[in-house]
Amino acid sequence: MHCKILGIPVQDGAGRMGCEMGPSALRTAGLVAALTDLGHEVSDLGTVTPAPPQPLIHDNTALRALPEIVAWTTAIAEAAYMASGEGMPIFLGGDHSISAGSVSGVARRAAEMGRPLFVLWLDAHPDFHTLETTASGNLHGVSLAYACGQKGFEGYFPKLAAPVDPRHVCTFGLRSVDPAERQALAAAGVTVHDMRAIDEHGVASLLRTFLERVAAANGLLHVSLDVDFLDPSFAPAVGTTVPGGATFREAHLAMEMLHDSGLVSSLDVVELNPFLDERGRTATLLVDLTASLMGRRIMDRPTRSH
Ligand code: DIR
Ligand code: MN
Ligand code: MN
Ligand code: MN
Repeated sequence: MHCKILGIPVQDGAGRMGCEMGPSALRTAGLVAALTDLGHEVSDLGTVTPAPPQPLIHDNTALRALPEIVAWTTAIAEAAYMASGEGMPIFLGGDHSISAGSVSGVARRAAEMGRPLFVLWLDAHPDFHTLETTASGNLHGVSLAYACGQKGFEGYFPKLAAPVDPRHVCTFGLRSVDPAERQALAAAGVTVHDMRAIDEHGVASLLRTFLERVAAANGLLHVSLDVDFLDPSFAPAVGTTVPGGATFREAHLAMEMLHDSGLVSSLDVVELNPFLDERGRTATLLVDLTASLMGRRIMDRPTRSH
């Protein structure tokens, strides 16, 4: 596989500073070597730079850094579109607002290829707010809703070339959902596997069912990995820790199954805040999870796709 790494040092979408150091920490933790060791060709395409921000006024006075995030989204969507179509783009955040651009860019490419794009959103949060409903005003909480073509982004964020069908989205690991998001997820038909579902049914059964749907539709699959999907006891470097997250093995199992499926066409690694890390342990963990997604395994085993 040809891995194409893009650094996207956005921090204005999160509630606290530090995510701009995310791409540097992931590179320092050895991402390129981990992928090369697995036999992949790796191109580090460098750092995305934002378009110049334009003034924007919105009725929701809580919104923070709207012009800046819109300018980033424009640039990221173009970079994602250019990097996709062949090989495996890996988008290094940056906070989760980068996925407004990465998902919409790869969705545009998928539509041109005549393939449905599916999205697996590994996160404590669904990030399904609109510009109207976000109370924190932090725009890392709106990226999935935007990419799915939810209302209220028109005239602010770039027009979507190809909105993702919300019925092709699976949110996985949720344990902090705001009331407006709860309602919007249900109305849009997003698949929600919250931590309760993972506790009851396990990662393997829930993920296998989703992967079977992607395969049956001949879909492409974008995976968006928010650090806070993981339990903060071993992944502390994130500004929005929520207890009760995925365990070390649950996270690796998800990555190993994603690899075996052969369906993943692009990846976000987001919300790493190295300022909050403990001697690089979260950055190292994210490199190891990416390696599992790209084929590292404990033992060789007969591959069973689904
Ligand atoms: C919360 C937190 N739902 C908000 N969102 C986060 O601010 O809208 N997403 N942290 O990752
Ligand atoms: Mn998120
Ligand atoms: Mn989150
Ligand atoms: Mn369909």
